[in-house]
Amino acid sequence: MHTQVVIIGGGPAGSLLAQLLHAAGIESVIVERRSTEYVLGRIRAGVLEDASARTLTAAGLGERMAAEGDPHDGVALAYGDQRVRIDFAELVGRRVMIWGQTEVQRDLYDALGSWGATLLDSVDDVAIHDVTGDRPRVTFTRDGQAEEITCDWIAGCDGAHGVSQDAFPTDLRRTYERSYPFGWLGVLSETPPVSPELIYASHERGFALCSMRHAMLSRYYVQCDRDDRVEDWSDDRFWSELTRRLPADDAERLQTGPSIEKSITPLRSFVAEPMRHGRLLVAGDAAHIVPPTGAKGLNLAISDVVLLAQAFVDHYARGDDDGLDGYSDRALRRVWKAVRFSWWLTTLMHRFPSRDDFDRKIQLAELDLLATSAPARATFADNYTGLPLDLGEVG
Ligand code: FAS
Ligand code: PHB
Repeated sequence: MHTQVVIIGGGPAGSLLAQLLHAAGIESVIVERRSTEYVLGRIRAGVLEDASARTLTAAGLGERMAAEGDPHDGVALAYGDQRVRIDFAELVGRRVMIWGQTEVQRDLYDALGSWGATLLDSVDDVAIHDVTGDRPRVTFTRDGQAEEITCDWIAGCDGAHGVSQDAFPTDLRRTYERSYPFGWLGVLSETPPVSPELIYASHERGFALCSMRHAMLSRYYVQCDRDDRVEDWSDDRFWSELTRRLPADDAERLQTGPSIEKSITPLRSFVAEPMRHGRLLVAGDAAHIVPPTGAKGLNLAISDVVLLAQAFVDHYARGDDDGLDGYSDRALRRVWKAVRFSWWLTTLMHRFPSRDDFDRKIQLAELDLLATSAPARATFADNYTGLPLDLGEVG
């Protein structure tokens, strides 16, 4: 088989790239390790930046989001019984969209199915070959059969545990990493959200986050030890801990119920540079990981793909390779700003086991600065709603 672009990974990055390339008349094939059912069952991010929501709408994926998504004009930062509202609309004139990654993935797979995308799922042994030549190849096995696809380009969209990074020579690849000494225990419950907007809570006992998917589906997180296992956390223990970390009036209002999903996510910051090697270009978690505190992971995947899709369109439509040649530097400039914001908010809101009373006073002073300084809140709002990206039209 031959195609123009082989996309490794059918998550948000890979499936959005296939959608944007198709809109521009560029052929692609997605090879995905997991089954389609597994991919559609993942529960991950919940917040779309302004630009991400506009990208999905421009790509024809906005109908359900417009009807069922929930636009938010702000978030609250809580510490003790204090709350600081960051008013996005007033401060930067942008908002965010509450629309779960699970729904984004469903919309993407429905779109791919509508035009007959070639999505090869449940593949094994994916391997990348000849990326420094002009005819790279991807090999894999499917239903026990060895297969090969030759192509012009390979897009590595295979997430944090994929194979794309293995194709970068060790003398070319530079990695940057920060692991955090805690994780997030996340719970989904069929209960009304405690607040109409998200609450990020900083407490001596640890961080907590109140989010939602819709009016009868809440998403909550508490900071837990890095080595905790889901079985260490009964529903009762979770609700008790969440209640203790929220301001009294929110704790009073909290409606608890049985968890319908419970999982622990380790937190780390990771960036691998560059994001291109020959005819292999990587996007999304395949190139960078951020702690979910800043709600950036999914949004960075989308912004990488917008840049990469435009670069492929310029290449095929006009023979202009400036986008491909500049992709890595341009994507990384935005990635590092999101990595910084995610690191900063994680450092501000979490309890670090090794930190002392001085550190806690610094956290409280920073929260008080946000409470008393509109420019400080504006900088928060600018980063949280997504630093502007020239979307342009792909195609
Ligand atoms: P993904 O990991 O989503 O997709 C990569 C795809 O490649 C997967 O389908 C995988 O099966 C496939 N793949 C892997 N190896 C392969 C191989 N060798 N061959 C073929 N296919 C292969 N972000 C937020 O903003 N907020 C959150 O709350 C949040 N929570 C998260 C919780 C968890 C448990 C995880 C893991 C991530 C979370 N994220 C969150 C980040 C997440 O949303 C990612 O940023 C987003 O999924 C990135 O999308 P992709 O780059 O497409 O990577
Ligand atoms: C979520 O709703 O899952 C969510 C929201 C905001 C975050 C992380 C996760 O920062």
